[in-house]
Amino acid sequence: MTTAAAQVNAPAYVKNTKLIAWVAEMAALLQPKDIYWCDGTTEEYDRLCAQLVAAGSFKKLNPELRPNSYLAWTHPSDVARVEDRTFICSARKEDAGPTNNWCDPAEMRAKLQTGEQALFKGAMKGRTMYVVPFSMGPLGSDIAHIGVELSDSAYVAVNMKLMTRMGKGVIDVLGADGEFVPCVHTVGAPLEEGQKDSAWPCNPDTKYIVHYPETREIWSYGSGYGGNALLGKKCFALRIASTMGRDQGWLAEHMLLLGVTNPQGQKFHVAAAFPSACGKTNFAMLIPPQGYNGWKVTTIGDDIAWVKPGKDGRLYAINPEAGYFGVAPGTNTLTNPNCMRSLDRDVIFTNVALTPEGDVWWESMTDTPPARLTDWQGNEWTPELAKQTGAKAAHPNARFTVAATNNPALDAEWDNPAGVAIDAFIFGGRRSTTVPLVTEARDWTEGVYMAATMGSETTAAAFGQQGVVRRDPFAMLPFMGYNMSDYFQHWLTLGSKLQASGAQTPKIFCVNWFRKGADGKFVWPGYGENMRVLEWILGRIQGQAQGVENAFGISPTYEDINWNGLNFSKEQFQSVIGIDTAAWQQELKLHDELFTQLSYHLPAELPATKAKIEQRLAA
Ligand code: SAT
Ligand code: MN
Repeated sequence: MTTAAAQVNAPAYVKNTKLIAWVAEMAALLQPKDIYWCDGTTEEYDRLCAQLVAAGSFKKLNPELRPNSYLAWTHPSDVARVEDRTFICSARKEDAGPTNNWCDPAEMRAKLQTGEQALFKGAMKGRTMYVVPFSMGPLGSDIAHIGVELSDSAYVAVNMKLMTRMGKGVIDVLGADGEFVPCVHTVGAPLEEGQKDSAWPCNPDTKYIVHYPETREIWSYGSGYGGNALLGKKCFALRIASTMGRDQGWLAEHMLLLGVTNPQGQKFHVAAAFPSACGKTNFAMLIPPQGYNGWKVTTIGDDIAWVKPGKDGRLYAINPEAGYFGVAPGTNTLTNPNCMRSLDRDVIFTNVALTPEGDVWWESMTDTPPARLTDWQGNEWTPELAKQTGAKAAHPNARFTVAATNNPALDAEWDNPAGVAIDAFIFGGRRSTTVPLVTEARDWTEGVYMAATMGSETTAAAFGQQGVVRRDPFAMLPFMGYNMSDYFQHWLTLGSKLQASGAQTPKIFCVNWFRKGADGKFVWPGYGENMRVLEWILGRIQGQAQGVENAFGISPTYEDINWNGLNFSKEQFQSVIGIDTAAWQQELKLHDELFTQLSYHLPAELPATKAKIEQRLAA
């Protein structure tokens, strides 16, 4: 063993000198008490979980009710992504663009690494530094990329085991001189000699989620939660990967990936982008409703897709992740039976409630809540108390972490290094008004317009006000690693290139499951019934289903949808598919505002498409 390797406690199988040198350099900066290299074995997972139980960070759930599962409760300040603390530090401000927080890289490095008071200096004092090698995508796949996360959180290490291909196998692929994206994470809570640790260490006051797109580095400080801390996910697989995709001609998207097989045995693949906490996991695990005998939906991914043009001109996608970090509240045997079955065992729950029997509960998991619970903050909770105070048993952004292999509807191709060929892209926000149930774009440009101008009501997935409509282009607003207008251009250019090569690009659709009636209730039943929309989409791809042209694209009439097994009246359908001209004139003003904000490098095709929509609306 070299001295450098010995210094950082590297196992003999680690041959990558760059990795060893970087770990040594980071250890000097972060000053951890010791260094531990994760090998990704089950034995290691069990050991780290037991350690988290001993430290009071995890509760082991009753093995008879929920085998091999744990519950973590976070600090109340650390419950969601922190978008206003997330930075894209590109050399030029224009390259981060107006939708991102930008900071000059030198200034940020001074604040984090090099300055007198640099936050990362000594940030791991008193803690173990975990070295977590992970692959986003199947090990060794041409589409996959490797990262190494250094973290002082064992919670992060065990979550990364479920969410990614993690451990020694990755080090082997890395070899002596393979490339990796360096990711540095600290909870920002160094321990003094003899200081007692808290159950959820974090820094309640100071958080930084920082990306350097040019050097492809990630630095995260102060939070132990989800996307802030599991750096393979939003930070790497979306923000950094989108930049890699721009430079290399591919796409990193906030999309679920599903396979759908019809009774004739034909299989299609659909990629769908919805903002956080808008039902990607439910759609990816959909069970076709009554009347859909012989149809099957299978999951490839529930959150992120990496999409590359293949030699045949088609677009191929992989799910870079290997697990699900999904929203628990609202999940039940009616809304997502496959998900509930995935959660029978081997789960890490975060911020759900604990039952007296040692199982978990969250809002709407069952019709009748248990008589008594301990809520996610450790307080006594009863249905009566909840009625009086409105207290939630689970945090609205409570999550489960589970390996994809627990999913009974896992697609046979989910781990295929070559990916699956995409037949359709779907974009959808959460809109209680205005946006129709489903609209097909007449061409690629119209589809890019739909995606670019998408709006959605905000959810608990991010810290801040909820339920306000904001533009969320491509559901990527919080996850874009570069200038949004350049990203629109990247999509347009990719489409033209594919078409110029004679390839047929996937059709693009825009959906909205969330329109509400005058009574404030959702009109569309959603969940499994979304299969009806999916069937229409597949029919359009095959040139079989009919539709009518409107100002924005093509939508089905009542007769174009299969209603077998569902009572849904023509009037109800009208109220989810109808286009209200006044509301759309208002909506287009918001598109205008977006285009003004994004005027630098905004592709001319987008305002041109808007002008055409305006003409059609006025006609
Ligand atoms: O970013 S997280 O992984 O914490 C969850 C989300 O917002 O989708
Ligand atoms: Mn997401």
